[in-house]
Amino acid sequence: MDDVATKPAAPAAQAIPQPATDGFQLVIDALKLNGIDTVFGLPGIPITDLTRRMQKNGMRVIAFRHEQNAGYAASIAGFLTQKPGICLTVSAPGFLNGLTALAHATTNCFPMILISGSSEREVVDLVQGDYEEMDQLAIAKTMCKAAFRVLHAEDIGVGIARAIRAALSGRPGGVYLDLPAKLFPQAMDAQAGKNSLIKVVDPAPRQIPAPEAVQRALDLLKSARKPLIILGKGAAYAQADADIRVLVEKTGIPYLPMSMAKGLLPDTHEQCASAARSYVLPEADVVMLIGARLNWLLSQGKGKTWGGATAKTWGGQKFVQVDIWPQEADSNVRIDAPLVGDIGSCVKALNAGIGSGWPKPPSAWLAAVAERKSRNVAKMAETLAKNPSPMSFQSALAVVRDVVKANPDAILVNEGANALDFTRSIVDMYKPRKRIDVGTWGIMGIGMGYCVAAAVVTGQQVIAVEGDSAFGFSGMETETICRYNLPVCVVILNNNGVYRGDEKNAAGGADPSPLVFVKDARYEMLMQAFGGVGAHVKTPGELRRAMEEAIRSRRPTLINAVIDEAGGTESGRITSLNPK
Ligand code: ADP
Ligand code: TPW
Repeated sequence: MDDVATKPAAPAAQAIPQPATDGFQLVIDALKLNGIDTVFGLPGIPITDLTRRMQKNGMRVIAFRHEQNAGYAASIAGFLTQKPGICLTVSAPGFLNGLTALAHATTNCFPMILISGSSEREVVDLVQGDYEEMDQLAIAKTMCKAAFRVLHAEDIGVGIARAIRAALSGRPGGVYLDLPAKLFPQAMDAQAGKNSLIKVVDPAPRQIPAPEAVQRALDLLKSARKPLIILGKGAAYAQADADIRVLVEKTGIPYLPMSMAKGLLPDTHEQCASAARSYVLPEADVVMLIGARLNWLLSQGKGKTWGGATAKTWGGQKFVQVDIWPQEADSNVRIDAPLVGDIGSCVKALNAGIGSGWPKPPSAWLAAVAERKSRNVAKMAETLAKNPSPMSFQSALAVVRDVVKANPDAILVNEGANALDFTRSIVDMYKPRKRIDVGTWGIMGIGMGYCVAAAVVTGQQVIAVEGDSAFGFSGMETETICRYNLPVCVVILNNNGVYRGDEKNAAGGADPSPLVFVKDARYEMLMQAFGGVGAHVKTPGELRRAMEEAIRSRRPTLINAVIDEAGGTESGRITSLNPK
């Protein structure tokens, strides 16, 4: 008998189970493939497991107490790193809480992606009343640069690639990515899943300006009798610091940094005209805007309040505008020489056209600017030298100014009205992207979210100068700061209210004025409640000691600095915008 024939037949080849992946994993892999290793968010249905698995996969998940603060953190992480900041939220209310920050990112031209879990389309579209049901995609579309939804695991790679490219390319902005709950557990073959992912190539391509546009800009600049350069936060974002410095120094033109462009060149630079702002703005004849829009912050280029209530009407200037968005030019006044391209490429092209024979601006103009500057600096020095009791905004900020000078790598977060305006004008910045603040909207609430993100993505010491009202919008994140043990020193300039603390109920009733808070509130105890350091200070000396100790120890610290409650003015420097 044939041995072989009597052997039982070999079993039919069995299907070897292929290793599988799922939607959770593909989202994580797609983000990591694109160099995104940190997310800011708040867990809950349907993204709780996503946050756990992100952490398991080596991502940093910074969990907040409110999504709006996580969103602001993501937005400023985008500004600081040129990578889209990610905010992760639950559906409906969590999504809506994050949406303010997404709109803020878009308005400020910061790259950010809001990723929200959502209910299933078929339920939402029939309005069948799901848990936290909402047509999130439709709502988000109106608030951001682009919005996408992914329904199938094999499309996650495309969805994330599109979101990244939309956030970073051209004018950066906010992007919404809708991920319905059922997407996460969808399984697929691991290799096919891997193949479906996209590593985005060159997400923010250089945009080279046209040579004739460069020449037009140079010709106009050369013709100027009173030229001025305005650097905006687009210039800070672009990270073209060395080329911008060459442009400023080679031309010898006085420059003004917008708030978040402070420090792009040190504020102490001899060409910095900040201290003569209300003189140079209406007086200049040719203004070159680099990454700054002619919006309300520049009185639309034609307003009467340009540079403050006492400034002259401005108009008749000629403009060069360097911007990546072709439609920005002429948005308010005629732009005589639009220069469209990325700031790095545009500034390089300008520098190439500025030879050694480039004429310095007329000396009469430089002398007039210098004279105004030294007059205003002397006036400010007089104010800063005073030591009133209770402290004034100025006497407290003289201390912050010294501490920032001694710690130029620290990042300064700033919000409030008077607390904002005084800090901007008193505290010099020495390095690029070290000042982050209320931005284009003049928004309150960015404070603690910005502190967390700045500490997490840069590892640097963070100093926040906060109005007491401003702080209240995000104050609960002191717990987040303590939980992650971040080197954040919050200084509250506490004047007991919005703008000031001495207002009375206009009707004389028992309710307090809508503009005042509990007097002598002990905000420092909030930080102490979570294990951080609190200090209650009433003099510049005490403030200095507390700030220096915070920086030495790198411990989460909140300094409640008591300020004269009659010290502020309504809306700070923009009082005139209040309708009367
Ligand atoms: P600021 O508030 O400081 O005046 P804005 O936010 O008004 O600044 O303006 C920033 C501008 O910078 C926007 O118009 C934006 O399109 C532009 N921008 C941002 N990034 C770049 C870049 N890399 N290259 C060129 N322009 C940029
Ligand atoms: C989201 C309106 C502008 S400034 C401000 C408010 C409420 C607070 C000013 O008081 P604060 O500072 O912070 O104590 P100070 O130094 O002047 O006393 N809601 C949002 N954004 C804005 N801008 C407001 C309200 C506002």
